[in-house]
Amino acid sequence: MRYHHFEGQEAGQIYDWQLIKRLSRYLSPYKYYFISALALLFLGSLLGLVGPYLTKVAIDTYIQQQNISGLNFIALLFIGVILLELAVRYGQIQIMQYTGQRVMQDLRAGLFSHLQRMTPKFYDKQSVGGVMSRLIGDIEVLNEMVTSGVVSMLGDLFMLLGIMGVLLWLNYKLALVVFSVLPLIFYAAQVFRKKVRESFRQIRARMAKINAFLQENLGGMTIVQAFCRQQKNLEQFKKINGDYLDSYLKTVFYYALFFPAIEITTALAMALIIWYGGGQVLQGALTFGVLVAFIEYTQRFFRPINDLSEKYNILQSAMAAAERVFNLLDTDPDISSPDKTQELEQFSKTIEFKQVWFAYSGDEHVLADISFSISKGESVALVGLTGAGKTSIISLLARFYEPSRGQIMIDGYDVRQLNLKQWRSKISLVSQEPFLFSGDILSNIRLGREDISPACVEQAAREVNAHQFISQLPKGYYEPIQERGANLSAGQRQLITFARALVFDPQLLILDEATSSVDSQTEALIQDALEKLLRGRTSIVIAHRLSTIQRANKIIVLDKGKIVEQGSHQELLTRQGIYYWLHQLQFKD
Ligand code: DCP
Ligand code: MG
Repeated sequence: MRYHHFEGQEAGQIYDWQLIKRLSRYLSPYKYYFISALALLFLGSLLGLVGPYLTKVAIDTYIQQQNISGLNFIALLFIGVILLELAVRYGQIQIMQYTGQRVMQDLRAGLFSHLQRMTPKFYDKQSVGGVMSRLIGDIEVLNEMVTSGVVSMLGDLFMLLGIMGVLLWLNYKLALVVFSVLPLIFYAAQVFRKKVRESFRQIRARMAKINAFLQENLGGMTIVQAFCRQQKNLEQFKKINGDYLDSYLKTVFYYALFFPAIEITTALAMALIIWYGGGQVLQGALTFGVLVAFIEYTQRFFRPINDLSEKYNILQSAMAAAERVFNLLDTDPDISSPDKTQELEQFSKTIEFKQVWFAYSGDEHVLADISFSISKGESVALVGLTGAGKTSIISLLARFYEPSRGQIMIDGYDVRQLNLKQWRSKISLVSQEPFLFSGDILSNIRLGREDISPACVEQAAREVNAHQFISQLPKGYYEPIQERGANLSAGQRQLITFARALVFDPQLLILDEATSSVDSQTEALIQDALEKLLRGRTSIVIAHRLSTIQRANKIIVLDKGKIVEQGSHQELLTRQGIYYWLHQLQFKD
């Protein structure tokens, strides 16, 4: 993706800050929750500061004065403060979790809706696994940050400042002695920060790779097994799995180094307190209570630092995740409705391709100078060898891609001017690879349009000869369909997609005939279904079985992205060109 733009950027913090600012925009609907959680967080930290001070008071005042009732009071107060702190932290965690979860829900929904706007061009380049790992994995990491990481970092920071203040107030000399070890810590933290950030970025990128690999190979397991590719695949997987392990171990290495370093620094600070502070106590310059309080505060002082670096882990991976999520959100769909759209209620006259050129990438044109027209009610067939550019033509017409040159006119308007949603709703597309969703047959035919009644669905299924096999299924139209329709045959899947196209009663039917071969009985059913589907409808049909299209008003023959012949079945036969040759091939017996 594009995050290499930011790699090696000096202003890492500024960049993080921008990410945080952008993330916090998602907080705004829940700002009152968030603010109260923050308030509770600070209150909790504040309460955490009270304990050691009470110890000091207990030692210096009540134990010195042998005041038992005072001591009892302090002990009760101590317990009270701890209980209050518990209650406050409970509330804070509850509210923070709630807020975080809501934000993540919004972000996930935003991302999904964005993904639904992305064009096929985007999915040509992106692996599904990679996108999935963003939707699930990255957002989960962000979730961790919102709920625990960043927020407790604020608490930790507050705690640090609070302790520093209290120490200075108790005894500034001893406080400065303790602070003398801080540069060491800051240096260690700085190095740690940089290293860990790098390796976290790597970890996430490699995890996405694993996801993409799994997605593809689990999906294609049948092929993998049929071609005995297991061993080869396993080796490939071991490689990327190993890469992932390597980058993970790298972070572990830095952690293993950093935490002991903090421990040692804490011990050093303790030694300094006991040595210097103890001397002061002996000289009578310091009370014993203050010394104890110092020791306790210092322990609490380094605990947040420890904590901070641990949270830093989360923050780091969250920043890497945020980077990737926002990069995705910032990738604009390359095709969308123009701001001012031309409304087209009814397709009523013609579709016209005017000298259309098209390349999927760069300037490798798969379509060159394509011009033809279709009038309303006509049926046009596209014929040509595999790879000739047939599917590409209809992808342009449905505006999945944009031509690189030329125009596609609908009733005299450039298709780019039209309201995209409105235009697509006029089209029913039967694609070359029948795609079924998990769910039942009914929902696969009407695709969530509840206004289409089951009776209508059944009628459409009867029309295209799908009713017969559907009614023989144990649950009929409510028979569950597995992912991608795995529990149906190729021919059955195709018939269902026909019924789907028909039930929407489209103004334009686009049919990319599946190349999968089916038995001759199903073949006959499909042929018959096709004829009914096309009758009296404006349609573009890509046919591999030439028998399908003999009745088409116009047949367009494509070769290597160019139109080489155009005309009716009879005209083309008499020309004795490519069509004639294709025809001879198919009907030679
Ligand atoms: N192509 C591409 N990227 C895509 C789809 C296709 O680069 N996402 C290339 C492959 C072919 C050319 O474009 O060289 C034309 O592809 P079509 O899918 O348009 O070809 P057909 O539909 O004519 O072939 P088939 O009969 O096999 O479906
Ligand atoms: Mg095709």
